Amino acid sequence: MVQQTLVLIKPDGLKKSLTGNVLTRLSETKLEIVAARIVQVSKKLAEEHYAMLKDKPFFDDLIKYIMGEYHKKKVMALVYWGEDAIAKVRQICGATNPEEADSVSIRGAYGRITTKGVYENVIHASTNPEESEREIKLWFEPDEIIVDLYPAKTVKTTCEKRVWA
Ligand code: IDP
Ligand code: MG
Repeated sequence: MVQQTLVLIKPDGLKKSLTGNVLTRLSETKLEIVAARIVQVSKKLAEEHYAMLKDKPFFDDLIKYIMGEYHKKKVMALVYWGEDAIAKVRQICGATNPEEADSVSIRGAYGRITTKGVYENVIHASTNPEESEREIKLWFEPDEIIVDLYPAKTVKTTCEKRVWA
């Protein structure tokens, strides 16, 4: 089944100059990148992205981590698209706990657990189609993705926006 999945290269990945390595590993999947952006993650976006984990004891540290408070304030967000995209990307990512992740996986090779207990595991990838839809819609607007993944509509807005001076 053709699917789409959200990938985030987390702030530790960017700080450690792992972007190239991670993208190279992901290219093994032969999936297509259909959207990409560099994002400074707001508290609102961080909390919405990890809303399902809000009752976990590590939630506050996780929000700080994804906002870049321990590394660099940036994340690279991508959408990968193609046959079985979700499972293929998760397979290369490896297990959530970097100590338990297969050593040839991205998390096994590059992740660590800090003395504070934060799982700095370099990469996020959606786990199922419902999650990928929710996450892609959170991180991207329809026109930032080069294929039509979900129904979209045109609305008239009166919002102010910055344009080149
Ligand atoms: P996933 O990223 O493999 O899908 P989730 O359970 O969705 O795993 O957790 C989201 C993120 O929260 C993980 O990638 C990791 O950074 C962090 N995390 C998950 N479980 C723990 C934990 O037990 N301790 C510390 N951090 C955790
Ligand atoms: Mg998850």
